[in-house]
Amino acid sequence: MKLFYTPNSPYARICRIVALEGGLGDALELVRVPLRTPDSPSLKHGPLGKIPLLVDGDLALGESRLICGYLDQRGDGPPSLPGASDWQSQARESLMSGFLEGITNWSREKRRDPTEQSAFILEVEEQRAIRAFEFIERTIPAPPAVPPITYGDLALVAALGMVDFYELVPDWRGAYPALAAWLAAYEALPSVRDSVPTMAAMNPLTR
Ligand SMILES: N[C@@H](CCC(=O)N[C@@H](CS)C(=O)NCC(=O)O)C(=O)O
Repeated sequence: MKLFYTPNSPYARICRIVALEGGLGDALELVRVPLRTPDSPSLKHGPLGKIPLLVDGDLALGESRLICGYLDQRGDGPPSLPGASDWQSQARESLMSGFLEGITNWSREKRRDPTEQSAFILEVEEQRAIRAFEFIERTIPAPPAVPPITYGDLALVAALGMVDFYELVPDWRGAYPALAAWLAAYEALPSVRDSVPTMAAMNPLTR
């Protein structure tokens, strides 16, 4: 199995953590690709040029959530996705993945040339993020002794990784201490620690 990815992609990060925690580290070959360029190797497997993209034989599977479901079936960890009729878990997952999507939009806008940035988008995403931070701070559980490897939890981990990397919300740990303590439990895992976004891995072609 191959996973086409970029090191700083939060969506690929979720898949990489699920794979590692499910014991699939050796079975999954990571293939780093450039984005938004016509010579990306991922385009041999599909027209979209988006990552993460999992390729296994003649299967080319996009969308991080579907990829996690596929990895769940092959790995030896508990499922990262909730049962189809577990609506409370699905709702929690939808909150975290919506938070991640907003943070991704915000960081993408901030990475554009300042003369091209939309003040409106920046404000909308900042307000969405602050509302989400306040809600999550009120509802986050106590730091888990054994952090559950679920898509929803990892979407929150990945979103906070983006907040830190792009310095979107200065001193959020001081403002939201329960969330900071929850994240620290995940940051103790090597799969989480080793996949944080870094300056060295910036992809100049991804905006
Ligand atoms: N909904 C998708 C989002 C994936 C996504 O937005 N990937 C970004 C990188 S983080 C991408 O491929 N960008 C390149 C492009 O849009 O051309 C998922 O969950 O996998």
